[in-house]
Amino acid sequence: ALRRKCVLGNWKMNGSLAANASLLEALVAALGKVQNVDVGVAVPFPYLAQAQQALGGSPVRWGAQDVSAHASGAYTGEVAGPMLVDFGASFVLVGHSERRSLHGETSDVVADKAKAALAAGLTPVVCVGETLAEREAGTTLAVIGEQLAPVLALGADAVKRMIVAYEPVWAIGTGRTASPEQAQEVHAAIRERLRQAGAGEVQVLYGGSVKAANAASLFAMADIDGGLVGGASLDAQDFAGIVAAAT
Ligand code: G2H
Repeated sequence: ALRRKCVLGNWKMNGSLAANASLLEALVAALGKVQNVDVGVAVPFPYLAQAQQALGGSPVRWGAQDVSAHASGAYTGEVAGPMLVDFGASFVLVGHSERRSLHGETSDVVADKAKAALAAGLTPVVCVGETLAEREAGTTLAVIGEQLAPVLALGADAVKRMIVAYEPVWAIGTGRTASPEQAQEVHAAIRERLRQAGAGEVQVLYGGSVKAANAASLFAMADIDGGLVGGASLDAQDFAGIVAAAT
């Protein structure tokens, strides 16, 4: 494929200054010379400065796990895109299933956040995925189409600057991974919608219990351009093993 592979870690709400110091140091040691693959970690907001200090000058990028739809103002507790950019962030997750399910984020809000991220100069990583009930009801592709629709409505110029992550909710943190064929089927459908929106070359990452042991077979699929990695991104060797599977 012509698309570059991309492997992003999602630390979720884990870490401490002390634990991050060792993890970041190990990441630089393991990935400091990585080439031909985009690599980054999405850290909790308070640790952006720590990530910037540790990863600056290395090929490993850093970003955040959420962003406000607003650029500034009376939005207590929110963090704006330009604030992330102040700390060198280059990307931000939007619409992770944990935000959708635990914080009631709708696909319209997710699209607003993607737009705000772009306005700040960040790459939005738009997360989509179906629940187990939706998969069993045969509505997977319809659900993902609905999640993508307001994002694609932002227009080709916007969508071309995004990354999409397909994360089946039933595979997140459960140890259950979609089979490469199951994932590819959805990735191909996402790719087709992106193509129709004029942005067919956007990277589409797979997420959901990605590990070094299953990464290579997932990344070998035609429309899987890398991974969004939760649990396994908290261990530098595991994460580096997944990056190696993408090179
Ligand atoms: C899905 C994924 C990372 P994990 O949430 O976004 O987490 O790899 O732990 O399933």
